[in-house]
Amino acid sequence: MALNITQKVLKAHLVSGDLTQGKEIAIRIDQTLTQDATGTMAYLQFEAMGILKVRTKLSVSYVDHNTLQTGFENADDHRYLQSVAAKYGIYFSRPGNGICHQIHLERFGVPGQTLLGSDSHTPTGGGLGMIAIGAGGLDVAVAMGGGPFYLTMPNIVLMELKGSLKPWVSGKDIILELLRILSVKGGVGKIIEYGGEGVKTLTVPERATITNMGAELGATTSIFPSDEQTKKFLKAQKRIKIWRELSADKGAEYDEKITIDLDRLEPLIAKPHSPDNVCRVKEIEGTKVNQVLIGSCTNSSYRDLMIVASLLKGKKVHPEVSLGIAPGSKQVFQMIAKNGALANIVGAGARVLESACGPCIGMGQSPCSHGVSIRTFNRNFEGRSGTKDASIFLASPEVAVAAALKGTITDPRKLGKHPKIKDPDFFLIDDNMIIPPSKKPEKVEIVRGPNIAPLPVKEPMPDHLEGEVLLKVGDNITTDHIMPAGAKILPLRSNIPRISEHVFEAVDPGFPKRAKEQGGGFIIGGDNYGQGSSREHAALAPMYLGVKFVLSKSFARIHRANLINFGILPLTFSNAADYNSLDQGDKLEIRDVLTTIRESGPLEIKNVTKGTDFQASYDLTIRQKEIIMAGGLLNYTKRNAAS
Ligand code: MIC
Ligand code: SF4
Repeated sequence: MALNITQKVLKAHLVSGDLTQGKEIAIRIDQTLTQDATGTMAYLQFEAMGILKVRTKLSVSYVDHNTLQTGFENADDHRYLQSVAAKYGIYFSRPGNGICHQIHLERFGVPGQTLLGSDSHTPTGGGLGMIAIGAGGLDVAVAMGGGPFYLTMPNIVLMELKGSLKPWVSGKDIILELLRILSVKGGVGKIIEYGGEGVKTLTVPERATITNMGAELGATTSIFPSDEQTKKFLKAQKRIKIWRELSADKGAEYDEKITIDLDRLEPLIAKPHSPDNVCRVKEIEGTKVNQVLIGSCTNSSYRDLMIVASLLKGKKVHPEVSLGIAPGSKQVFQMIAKNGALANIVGAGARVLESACGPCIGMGQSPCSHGVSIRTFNRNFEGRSGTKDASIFLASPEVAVAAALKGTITDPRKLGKHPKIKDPDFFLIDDNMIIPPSKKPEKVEIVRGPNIAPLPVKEPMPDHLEGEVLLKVGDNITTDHIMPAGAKILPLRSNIPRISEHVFEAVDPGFPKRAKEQGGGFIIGGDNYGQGSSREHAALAPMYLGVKFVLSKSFARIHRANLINFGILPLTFSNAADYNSLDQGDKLEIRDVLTTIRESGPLEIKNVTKGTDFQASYDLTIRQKEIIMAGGLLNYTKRNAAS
């Protein structure tokens, strides 16, 4: 049978299931990655499993999120992560080495392998022909322990790229166009496989910009073929040995097909406050800009920064714009320093930042009040920048530089001739910031600072649930709404009691207090509840506050899995119209929860306040039911290990 690329990789890694769309499959994971903000929890969970060494082909622990050290917390966490990595056979990428996804692409990714990462932008690896999936830290911990990763077999969409991009149009515009067409929920339950003639014209870093932001579509992952471009990139990274060709068989079938004509694309931009709120740059030209930021795991490759440097050469940043630049990796940083491009950036008046996530996750560089900020990043959710009333726009490096020079949103085509940047024949290789695991792991002591609080435990699911609706929210609620990040809250990631005081902070600051006073309760959501990041804290902290179920119209994939992992029931309305009848403060009751779930019947929910009844569905696999009933994946894993 003719197979597409996705089927080939999944088939080679299949542990259970048969690739039937909508059915649960389990796959073997070759590589894992974690970053510090999700990593501390993942490693605490890994430690709790009592395994001596990771059982993957490769596991890497990156430090890139919590690098603004305004107190002891982050530095303590880094030290903990470094010691865990040394002890358990994990490579450690030191703070300053760059953003996990960029480095993983450069130094570790392998075509045809699987990668599971505790970060939603892990699909960046799809640019190299990997099946790279973002997940909660606990799923990654299980994979490090050699366990398979479970997912519902997605639909496979062929994204056919025709023609080639015009000057000033780049990979970012391709993914923005897709977001415009499909929206932030258009990719839920789908894997996007790229094909067609246009693919050949895109380099690996350009492909990685596209697969990276496939996360914003809600897609499980995105994948490109492994071809001559991949070979060239790996050769330039001195990793040619791991190259292998990967392409779809002639006649391979797909569940859906979308065609994009690259020749017809123009520079695009996503307006506040959603990555799918996309229009052509020329439609909003003239908007005054206060800040421009270039970096993040989406657009901070050598190609991106060289374009920026060439456009800034001999010019000055507009006096009313603050331009910040964070190279994606030490490799990129060192190369532009060495070839002089950095001098053009600095000379033009840019503020050069550390090679890390930085402003993308609100770690510094929050814009001014009512500020307009153009960023090459992937998310512009309200408040994520650290300034609630700021307007964040997402665009390519070309569009960002045009704004930095002109002081207003400007179609970059007005800048004249596009500086064609070629990727180098060889990148500068110096892995001194990557520390291999210890050769004497038994001698390594794990260092734990006071920021690391013990993991909260949850009791098994009771048979009778009652409580009140603690909060009712609308559609597309992000994990940034549920569990905000930023410079103040992110350092509390290893301390669930403390971080839980910030749950829903920007939506309803009274939430944590109310939840505690009520001894827990329920959350009502709209469509695509929990879109965005993979942070399991958006499930763990509500669990700690006693949230028993989230009832919504639909869920984003990773967040739904995280809720299950922490024993919170993800329920959907059997009849979406029942959403309208519920209000915050309504008292709800469900009886016989366990028996009903075991028998797969619909759950009858009684609205005690309104005197009405309605039904909720849950669509859980047998394994997921057991996890929920056990009170979460950790309890379930421990119980299974004991028996
Ligand atoms: C993000 O971009 O939102 C993050 C911060 O990288 C998250 C992970 C986290 O919250 O730690 C993600 O995308 O998964
Ligand atoms: Fe870091 Fe931003 Fe990428 Fe998340 S999206 S990994 S915060 S650079």
